[in-house]
Amino acid sequence: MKKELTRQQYLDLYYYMRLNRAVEDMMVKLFRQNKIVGGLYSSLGQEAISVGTAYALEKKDWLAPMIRNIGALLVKGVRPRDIFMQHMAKYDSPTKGKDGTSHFGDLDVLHIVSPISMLGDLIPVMTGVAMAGRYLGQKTVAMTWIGDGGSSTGVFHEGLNFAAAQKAPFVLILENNLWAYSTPVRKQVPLENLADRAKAYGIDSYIVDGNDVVAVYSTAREAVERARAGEGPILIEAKSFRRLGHAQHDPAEYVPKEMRAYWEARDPIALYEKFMSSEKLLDAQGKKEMEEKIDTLLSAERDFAENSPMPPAELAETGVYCNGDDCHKIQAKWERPVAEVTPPRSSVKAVWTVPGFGSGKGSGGANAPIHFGDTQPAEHAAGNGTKSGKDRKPMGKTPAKVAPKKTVKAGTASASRKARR
Ligand SMILES: Cc1ncc(C[n+]2csc(CCOP(=O)(O)OP(=O)(O)O)c2C)c(N)n1
Ligand SMILES: [Mg+2]
Repeated sequence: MKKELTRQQYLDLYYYMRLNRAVEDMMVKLFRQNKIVGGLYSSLGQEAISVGTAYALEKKDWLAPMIRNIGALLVKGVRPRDIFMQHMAKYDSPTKGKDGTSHFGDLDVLHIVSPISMLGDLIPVMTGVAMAGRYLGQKTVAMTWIGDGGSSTGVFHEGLNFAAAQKAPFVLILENNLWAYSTPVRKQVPLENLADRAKAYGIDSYIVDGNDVVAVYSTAREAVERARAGEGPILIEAKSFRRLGHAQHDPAEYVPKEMRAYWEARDPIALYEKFMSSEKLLDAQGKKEMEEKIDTLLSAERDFAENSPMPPAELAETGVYCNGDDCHKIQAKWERPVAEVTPPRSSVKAVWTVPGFGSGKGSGGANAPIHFGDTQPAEHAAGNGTKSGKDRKPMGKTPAKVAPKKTVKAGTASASRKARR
């Protein structure tokens, strides 16, 4: 760990990691008292990832959590009572007891998109959120998380390619905790570093020790600022370990003892406490005060949650399939002054000119028309088999043999029809 943040930032990182763990510890107790409705997941040992990455975002930025990102919700400003009540299906919870776990969002104030259970589906969704922010000139960044297992879904690849092609201001955190349910990462993907998945999409990636909160924060901060500056999406692989089973029902007996022992000795909070005390950022008194602050906060939040009623039975049918005003008032939230949403106030430059469209020959040597001016001419492509990569002309720079017949300009109906062909 390197010393490079302000004292307050170091203390914040510590506070949120401790809060993250304490909230989850309390929910384990509630689960054992049968007060949690549904499953309970744990981020034990991965707190530095949720906290360090979310702490790199600005207030206006957007995030969408997965099951092990309660720490990110806390950093973004969600109250522990909402997390408790959501897991307890209470009427005062953000979803009024209709949904569980972290399945809630806050589009108005905190800029949180609700999780989607289908692993990977948040990637294209958050790419869209990132693109919308850019279109509106808001200079916002969108972030979401995915596991080692989730990084093998089709939509992970479709989504990341889409983000890359769109140069979306989007940061994806790949939490490699070595397990997906009972499947070890090595049995489901033949890569040493999952960050290498970024290469396929021509985007940058980082690898970071997911148990070192300062390293996680510094890496995420750099990625967020690069994405905000228009450099496109960035993938961060954070290496860590899932210390408990997939959820409370899973004793994870399939995890080798030595593996568990190795990671238990690298607990992110214990490592950080060591760093904080060696850098004189936290003494025993400071630690005690923080513990008391968290204890007091969480017992009040738990009491609030326990005292909240279950949803009234007569509301069970409403809001399941929304049918408008009988369910809730539907009001468009995208009403904005026309000037605000109309280019040129948008930060995106629409570069839709397509030189060489529909002219020349395909690189395969047949007569199929090429679609864009940067495809290699057929003669050149034929010799490629014997040329080294060095002698070959770069694809993007080879001029089209036939001059473009027409330049398609953006903005007209016929232009968009042609561009789509
Ligand atoms: C597309 C899809 N397939 C399967 C599942 C069921 N499922 C939920 S979590 C999970 C394991 C995920 O492992 P990983 O992505 O490594 O995340 P971790 O649980 O380790 O945080 C699976 C298979 C799902 N939710 N979505
Ligand atoms: Mg995993």
